[in-house]
Amino acid sequence: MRSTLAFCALALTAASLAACGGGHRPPGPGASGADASGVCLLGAFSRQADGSVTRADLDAGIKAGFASADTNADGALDHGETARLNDAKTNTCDVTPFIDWSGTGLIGLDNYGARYLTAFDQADTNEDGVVTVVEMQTSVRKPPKPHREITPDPSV
Ligand SMILES: [Ca+2]
Ligand SMILES: [Ca+2]
Repeated sequence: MRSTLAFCALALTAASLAACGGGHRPPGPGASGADASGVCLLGAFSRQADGSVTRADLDAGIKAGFASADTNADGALDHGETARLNDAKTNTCDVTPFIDWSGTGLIGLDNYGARYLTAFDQADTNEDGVVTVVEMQTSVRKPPKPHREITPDPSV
């Protein structure tokens, strides 16, 4: 009984830590450099039993993450929303802040999703539209592909 309670407490703690980590899993043991960034940026988007990430998983996750950060639902992240998003990255594996590269004071969905789309394209070495765990762990930087748009959501 005591060991069951201890296990449950440990499981709840692990689940809480995962939920508080901004949706990003820490890199696995021995992960470093490029492989750490692949797992860090893409792993949390997986909806597959084997941990792989499909392009549909990624698009849905980007849209959900952006919608969650866009607290006033105006379709853009203002300075305050961006600051909260970046603060939430503290103590996660993804320490690269979101930056308003447009200089408009706002971050749109394309800018928000660009880092994830780039990581996906770089990791999908066989270009089959699915990034496996192995591809995430072995992804290396390669020249970026031409800009790709996020598939519009017909329900919006
Ligand atoms: Ca907003
Ligand atoms: Ca692949």
